[in-house]
Amino acid sequence: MPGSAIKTTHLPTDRTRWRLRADEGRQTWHYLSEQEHKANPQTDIEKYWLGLPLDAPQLPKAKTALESARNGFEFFKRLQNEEGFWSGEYGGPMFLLPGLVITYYITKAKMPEGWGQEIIQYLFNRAHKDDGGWGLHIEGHSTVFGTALNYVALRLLGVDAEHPVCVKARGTLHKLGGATGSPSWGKFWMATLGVYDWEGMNPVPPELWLLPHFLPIHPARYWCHTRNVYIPMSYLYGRQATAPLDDLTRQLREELYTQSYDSIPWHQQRNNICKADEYYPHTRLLNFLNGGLVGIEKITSRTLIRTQALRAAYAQVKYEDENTHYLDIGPVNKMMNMLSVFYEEGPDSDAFKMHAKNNIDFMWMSSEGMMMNGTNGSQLWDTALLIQGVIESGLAQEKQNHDSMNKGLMFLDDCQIKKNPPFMKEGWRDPTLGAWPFSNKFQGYTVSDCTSEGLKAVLLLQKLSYTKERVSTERMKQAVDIVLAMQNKNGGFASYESVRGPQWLELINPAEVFGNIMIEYCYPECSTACVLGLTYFREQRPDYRREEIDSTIERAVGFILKDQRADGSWYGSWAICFTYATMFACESLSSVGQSYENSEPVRKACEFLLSKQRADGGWGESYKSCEQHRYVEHDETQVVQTSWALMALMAAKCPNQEAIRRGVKMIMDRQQPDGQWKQEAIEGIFNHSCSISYGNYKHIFTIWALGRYSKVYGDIVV
Ligand code: LAN
Repeated sequence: MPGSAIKTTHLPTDRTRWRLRADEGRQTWHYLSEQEHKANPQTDIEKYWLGLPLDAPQLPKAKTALESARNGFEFFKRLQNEEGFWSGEYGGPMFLLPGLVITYYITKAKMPEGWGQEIIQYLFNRAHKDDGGWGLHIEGHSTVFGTALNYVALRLLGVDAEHPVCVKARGTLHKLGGATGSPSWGKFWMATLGVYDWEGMNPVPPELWLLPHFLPIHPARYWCHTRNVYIPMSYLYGRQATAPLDDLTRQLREELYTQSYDSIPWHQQRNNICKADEYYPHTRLLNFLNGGLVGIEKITSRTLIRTQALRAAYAQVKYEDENTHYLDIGPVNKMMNMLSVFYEEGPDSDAFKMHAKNNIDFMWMSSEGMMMNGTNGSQLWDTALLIQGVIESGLAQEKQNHDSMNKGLMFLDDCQIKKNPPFMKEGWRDPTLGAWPFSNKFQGYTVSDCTSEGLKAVLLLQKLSYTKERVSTERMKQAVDIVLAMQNKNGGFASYESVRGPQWLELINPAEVFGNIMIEYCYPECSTACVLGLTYFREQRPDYRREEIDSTIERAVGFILKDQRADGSWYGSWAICFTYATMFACESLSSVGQSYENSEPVRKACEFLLSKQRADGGWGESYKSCEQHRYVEHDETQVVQTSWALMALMAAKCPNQEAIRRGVKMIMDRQQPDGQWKQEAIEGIFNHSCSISYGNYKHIFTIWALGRYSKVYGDIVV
């Protein structure tokens, strides 16, 4: 029986003892013993991410954009590892660590040394200075979801209820109305721990898995992230898996609420969602269906149907685990699957041990402590993008960069997925043979744009005079096959799969904190990557599936044109926001010969961007754009968004050279003497509401935009 909190102290670890291992695309942090650590000194990569001083030399001040890009890459090259890829922080969401901590607490799995201490540090550092709470993501205001769950995490890690951080957080939680107002995913985690009553949660019936596939409501039709969260959630809900109470959880029952636990009318809490948390309120249809489900639940949960449904849901847990080397599609289902395995197979099972072993892939050490990344890294994505920037700038031709590019190619070669998932049909997965993933081959999910960016980078790299062919034409054709198969009827490309379900499924989106998560959608970002991937491929291998490639490109460009908004911009779903997507759209249009001179849509896009340029020459957009679907200025200009805007304007052949020059100057002015750029506001977003860090973008897109400038205008003084 779980007895006491996870043993830990509140002090930070000795940060000089942390080492980052890179192994076949995995990136894992390890806390070394005194002796081990003395025997191998920390690398620049480790020092950089831990915020420790590294002695990168001062570089001669750049006068031209190319010099600035060169300095930028001189610095960033230090962060490339021997395996050829760049690792990086991928935090931002604040609802991931609690799942991990709760799962370790319930299962009594042993946390590796250093984790507990550093998770505490991270949560301490990320508690909002004003009210002591936490939000949905690091830049968001305090919510019940963030505050209740992270409070629970701290308490389970051994932080005393009277610790000032806990006192302050609890005050905010109570002001928000207490944990009864948590969104459903928070209700779920608290219920598994025994500090929230299952009766206060809307049903998540595993019976959905018994429905015939032709029904539009069948979960195989949902967006793969949503599907994979609701699989283990329905399993754990279906058996109402609850940890036995102990002293600590008894205390939590009293700390989390504004009234005594036993006096809470639980059945009235199902639809109690704090206003501060709500992004996508329940629809009336959802509330109506849930009302019915509560009645049905009372019956089904006692019948053989439930037994069968649990079996069906658990089978899906297993397929997902086996298909992804127990990494799973993301950190949310990773922890829920681990907890499901604990209940079904026990803590001594191989499956449970595999889960515990692989959690490390999600953990990231920073100067602020340890966080849980939004995926098991962004290795492929960052590396493929950076390489394209370095090649476009011409820096790849310079001798001092050959080694880096060769290593990059080695990684891309290794990272391509070389088989289909073992349980493809049973697990409702699409083929992966030939695809590139977002992180690494072990996680192994196809993503349309990652496949395309991987392919683009390989095609460009293998054209360089000094590289060897590593990825054969045959393997590139496999990647092309993957991409071609992912196009949707409207011509656009979605993220992991093509759209499988009807749009009205959004009416039953039960996750109050996210928008548009029930099905896949077509995105200008993903569509552009595919247009360009296919275009580059066609240039080098003009005979393969030529007609299909031609028409796919044409239809995808058609989608992009249709997706343009009246003000000339595009809404971005995966980074902030209009600036990001407008860059992609301009790249697509440029690749089919549309430019400022000959295309109205391109002209409008340029005018949109120019209208957002700020007095200092740069651009700065807030993540609130993504929430509100309208352009919201950030307080500060951002180098990353400035780079995107410049790349768009140059792709569009915008004639306003002076505007472009001013943007370039702004980026150069912010460059540090060692060539790097400092972290500014968060870059990424998902599901319209949650921001996520792309810590490498400040290096990648600056270098790329500066490089493009020197290509377009020559190596001139800026
Ligand atoms: C990502 C990260 C990468 C991103 C791009 C490749 C940039 C994009 O162009 C396509 C979509 C994709 C792959 C993507 C989808 C959603 C993810 C996986 C994330 C934003 C990272 C985290 C997020 C995931 C859903 C977070 C876990 C939360 C849940 C709601 C389950």
